[in-house]
Amino acid sequence: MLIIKKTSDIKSSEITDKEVFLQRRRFLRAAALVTGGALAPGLILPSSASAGEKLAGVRKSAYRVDDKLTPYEYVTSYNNFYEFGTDKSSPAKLAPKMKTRPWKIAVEGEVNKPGVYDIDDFIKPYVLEERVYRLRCVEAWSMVVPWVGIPLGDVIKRFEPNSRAKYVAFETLYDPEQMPGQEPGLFGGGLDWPYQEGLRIDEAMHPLTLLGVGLYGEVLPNQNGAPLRLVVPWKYGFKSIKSIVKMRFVEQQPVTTWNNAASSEYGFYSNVNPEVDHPRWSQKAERRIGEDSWFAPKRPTLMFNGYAEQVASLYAGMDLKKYY
Ligand SMILES: Nc1nc2c(c(=O)[nH]1)N[C@H]1C(S)=C(S)[C@@H](COP(=O)(O)O)O[C@H]1N2
Ligand SMILES: [Mo]
Repeated sequence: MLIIKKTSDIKSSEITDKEVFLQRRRFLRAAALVTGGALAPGLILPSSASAGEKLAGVRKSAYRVDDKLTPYEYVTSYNNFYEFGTDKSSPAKLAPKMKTRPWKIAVEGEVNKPGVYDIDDFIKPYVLEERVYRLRCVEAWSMVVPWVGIPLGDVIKRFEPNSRAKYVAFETLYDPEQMPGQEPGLFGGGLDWPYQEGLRIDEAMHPLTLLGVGLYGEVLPNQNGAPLRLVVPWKYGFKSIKSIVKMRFVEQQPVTTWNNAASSEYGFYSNVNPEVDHPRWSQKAERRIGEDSWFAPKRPTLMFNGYAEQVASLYAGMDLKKYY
C-alpha cells in the first residue's frame, strides 16, 4: 500500500474529483430509490448471487461497534483491490465484470477433510450474521462496515485440522483475463500474484474472525471481495484477503503478499497498533472515510483497532515492535 502513492502525494484536484464523484453516486442511488420498487434489484435480477441482492435469514449479532456506519456508497466505491488497479476508484469500475459463479474453494493441507467445495455448498450449513466492525487500513484511513458473514472458526472446525495445522494460508483468484491488475506492469502495484495472506490458527479460530459474504444486508459487491473474503477487524485491512479460492493449513508461517513485497513495512501479524509507526508514516491516528474531511484533524487509532479486550491475550508475552 502506498508503495506507489503516498497520502501526501495526492493532489487536491484529485480529492475534489473524488468528493464530486461520490456525491454524484449518492445522488443517483437516492434517485433510484425514489423512482420506486420497479428498480429493486431482486425484481430485475433473478440470479442467486448478484451484488446488491438482499441476503435472506441474516441474524444480527452482538458484535457491533457504536460508531456511525460508513455510507454504502463509500464502502463500495473507495476500495483497495489491486487486482483491479491501485487507484481507489478502479475496483468499483472494473470488478463488477468478474464472474463469481461458478466459484470453487479448495481446502488443502493439514486437515482430515480436504476438498474442493462449491461456494454455495461451502456457505450453506451456516447462519449468516451481521457484524458491525471497524476496518482500519494501514494507509491511516478507516471505515465502519455492517458485514454479513460466518465465523471462520466454525468453518475451520468442519475440516478437522490436525495438530500440525499451526497456520492457515489464503489465496485470491488468479485470473489476469478478469483481473487486469495481475498483468505484468504497475497497474496492479507490481505485486506477486495471486494475492496471499495468512493467520496463525488461533487468530483464525478467534470468534471475531469472519468470512464475509455480504455487507449492508446484501450480497458482497465484487469490489469488496465477492464471493468470499476474510474480515479480521483487529488487523490492518490488507490481512482481510478478498475473493478467496484457497485455504491451506500449514505448519510453517506462510508467505504473504505485502510482507513479501516490503517486509520492513508490512509484518506477518499487522495488528493495528498506534505505538508502532509505519516506517514512512504515523499510525497514531486515522481519517474516517465519508465522515472526516481531508483537512479535519485525524481521530486517534485504538490499540488492536479497539478490540484489545477480545484479542490482546493472543499476543501475551510477544514483543509487538518485533512482531509487527
Ligand atoms: N485480494 C486482495 N485482497 C485485499 C486487497 C487487495 O488488493 N487484493 N486489499 C486489502 C486492503 S489494503 C484493504 S484496506 C481491504 C479493503 O477492503 P474494502 O475495499 O472492502 O474496504 O482489502 C484488503 N484485501
Ligand atoms: Mo489497506
